[in-house]
Amino acid sequence: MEDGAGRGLECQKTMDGKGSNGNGSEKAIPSCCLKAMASTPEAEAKCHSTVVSGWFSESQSRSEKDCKKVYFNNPMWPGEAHSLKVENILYRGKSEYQEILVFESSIYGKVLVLDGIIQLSEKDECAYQEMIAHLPLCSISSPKTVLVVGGGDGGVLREVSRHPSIEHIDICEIDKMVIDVSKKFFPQLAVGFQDPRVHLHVGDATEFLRLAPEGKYDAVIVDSSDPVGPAQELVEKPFFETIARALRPGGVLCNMTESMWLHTHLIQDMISVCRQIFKGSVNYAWASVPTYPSGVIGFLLCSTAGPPVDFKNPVNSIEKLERALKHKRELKFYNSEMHSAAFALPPFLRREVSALRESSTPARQIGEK
Ligand code: SPD
Repeated sequence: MEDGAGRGLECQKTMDGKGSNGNGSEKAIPSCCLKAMASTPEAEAKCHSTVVSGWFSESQSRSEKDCKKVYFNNPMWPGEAHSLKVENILYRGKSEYQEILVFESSIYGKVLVLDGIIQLSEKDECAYQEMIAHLPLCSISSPKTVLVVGGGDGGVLREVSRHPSIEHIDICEIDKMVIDVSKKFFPQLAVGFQDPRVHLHVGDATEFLRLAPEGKYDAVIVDSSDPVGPAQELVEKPFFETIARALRPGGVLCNMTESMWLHTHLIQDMISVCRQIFKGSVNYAWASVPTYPSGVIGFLLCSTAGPPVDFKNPVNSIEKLERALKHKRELKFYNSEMHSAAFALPPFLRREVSALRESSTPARQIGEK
């Protein structure tokens, strides 16, 4: 321990390139630091603004106001930076909506980044896609009609299509370039688009839902990016109202709901809004996804009034769906135990999110209205 701490202090350096040992006296800069200093952020920014000294860092975005390069923190997770070592940048482009980056990381395989924020890595995408798809679909009997909002990489489609009862899958993704990039660099996710039950709609999901026939869907899955940029509207009340309208009675919504460590206010707001709209039940679940900020991601699971849905005890268990298990890609993260465990909430979250606290009395199901 002491060794490590000592090395850390040795590595402190001043802006003029001289080292300081912490008590003001100058000393030689260790070679590891010299190597890192050899490339300036500005030089590396020519390669990509989020990659500095060979590391992608999610906190860094670049603005070029008045020709000055300014690095600033992402507003979704101020004061922290999650970094991955970059082996190779494979693609960078700019669509009508966002900046798209694909790089090969040294530990997590290929990584897809939109507007400087990690969307998935090959190593841990299974946790997110399997949970966001099977938490809702295993909670209702024989789902037939499903809508995926966002999800342009195709990973959620891949998981939805494991369900043999499903007859029709709509996907509404705003950014065609995300689909094209995924088909090129992430074929193991984009394979989801090949299922003949899938119907792709490139466009604005709020508009798509507004025009959707009432009660059309058994399940809606919102696989959005974070609510900064094109996904801002997807955490607001009118959006949830259109989803509830498009669901049949007793239909279910599963919505990506950020990190319990970082976004308790957002979680609180989303739960409060959803409790006004979804008259069945509203529940919070979570899973570990190491490449997302703070290493976890949450899911809001809601049902409309109608046949009750017991989210914690899946009625349509995956273990009974032979086709889901015999799929050419084995499940890596999801099973019925993981499903039920995902609804166990730590006391701090219940204390901070009053909507969860209110519902934690034994007389009511956790999170249920
Ligand atoms: N903070 C990142 C949240 C990303 C959620 N969407 C991921 C898309 C994977 N299909």
